[in-house]
Amino acid sequence: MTLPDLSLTRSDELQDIVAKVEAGDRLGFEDGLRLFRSHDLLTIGQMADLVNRRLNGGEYVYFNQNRHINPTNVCAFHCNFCSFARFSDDAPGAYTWTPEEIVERIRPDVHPRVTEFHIVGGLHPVLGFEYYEDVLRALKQAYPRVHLKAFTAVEIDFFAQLTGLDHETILRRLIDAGLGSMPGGGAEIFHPEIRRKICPEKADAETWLAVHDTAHRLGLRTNATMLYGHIERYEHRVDHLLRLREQQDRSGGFNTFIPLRYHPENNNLGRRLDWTTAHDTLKTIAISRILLDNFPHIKAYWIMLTPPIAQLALHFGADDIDGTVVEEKIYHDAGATTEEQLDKFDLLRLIKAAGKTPVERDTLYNIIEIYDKPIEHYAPDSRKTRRGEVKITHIELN
Ligand code: V47
Repeated sequence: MTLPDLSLTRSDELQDIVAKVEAGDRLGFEDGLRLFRSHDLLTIGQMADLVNRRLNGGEYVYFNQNRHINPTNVCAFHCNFCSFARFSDDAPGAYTWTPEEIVERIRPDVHPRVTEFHIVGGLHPVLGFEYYEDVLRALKQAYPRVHLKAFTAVEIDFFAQLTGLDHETILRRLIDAGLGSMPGGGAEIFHPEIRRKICPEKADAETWLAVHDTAHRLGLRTNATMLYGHIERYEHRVDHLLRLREQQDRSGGFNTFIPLRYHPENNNLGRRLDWTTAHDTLKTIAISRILLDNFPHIKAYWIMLTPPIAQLALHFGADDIDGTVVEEKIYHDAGATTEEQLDKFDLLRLIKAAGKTPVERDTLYNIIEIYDKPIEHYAPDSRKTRRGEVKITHIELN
């Protein structure tokens, strides 16, 4: 029997790519494809960690205290991966909240440290653009301090189609109503071969990128996403990431990239045999960090990845873990088994146990607080759970 090679260096299949990353050279399409095809997760993770340390110092991990709001699940489009949409107002489970209902629904959750509402939802076929403006206006009036990160590029394009106005006019009207920035959803997979199959009615790649281009020109910061782990191949992921990198070179307004792990329940697309795994997720996070050398931040969205994998991702290039969230429908309708809410202490524990320093931020990455004392310092005396208020016992360790 031959003994395995037990030296610290693994296979040298990626050595030329390692050399490029160390030198700060940009990787191309073939490099990206080789990284996705490789199983050498630790080498890929080390490269991602290097890029993260170069861009962000590697010590801080960002989170915020946010609240998600999905104003309606009634939608004119039929995306095959979506489990959230209902196609008419009287379909089982369909809902549309009025602006006033939204303001009251979230009131118990809006404590002084909540700095962001993340607002995305269905493309309601009859309500009209004014409904969406009114939602922003009502929230801004009731909670003037809270930043409104609202509406994906797909929603902006839908409003343009509804009204006959161009993207710039739509964005200007939303800014007037209180819009502060845009989330990254709706990007899915840009390549037409896949986009046609998973979301045929949605704005195409060029339109999605053009909306972000316009937003950046108007001074808005935006995010970008990629929905992975369904019917796309590695080529499509690399193509997606490189299109985002080119757009960022042109307009420079992206803050954060968020890989979104596909959830397969209750939709038309269902589950493929080789549905995504933890290994694939960590590799995708890491390769995103390496290829998107002009994006300031990579987010390991704990709702999508589960908290344990999001925590590991902090050593694979991610420097953001999203926030408290509070109410989440899109992924839970699709079978997500995570909680809908983590409180601040949960997030601090996850980040600190990974050896990093938690930093509470606002949407635009202004620092609110750096949590650099030992974790005991931040432990609450009690916490809210599904079973009500529970006291926390503080044990003295010696
Ligand atoms: O675009 C829909 C995704 C996205 C499924 O900008 C699904 O900080 C998995 O934009 N399985 C919307 N994903 C969410 C979004 C987002 C989320 C978190 C942070 C930010 C940010 C943005 O949800 C959609 C779509 O890609 N989605 N259905 C599903 N079955």
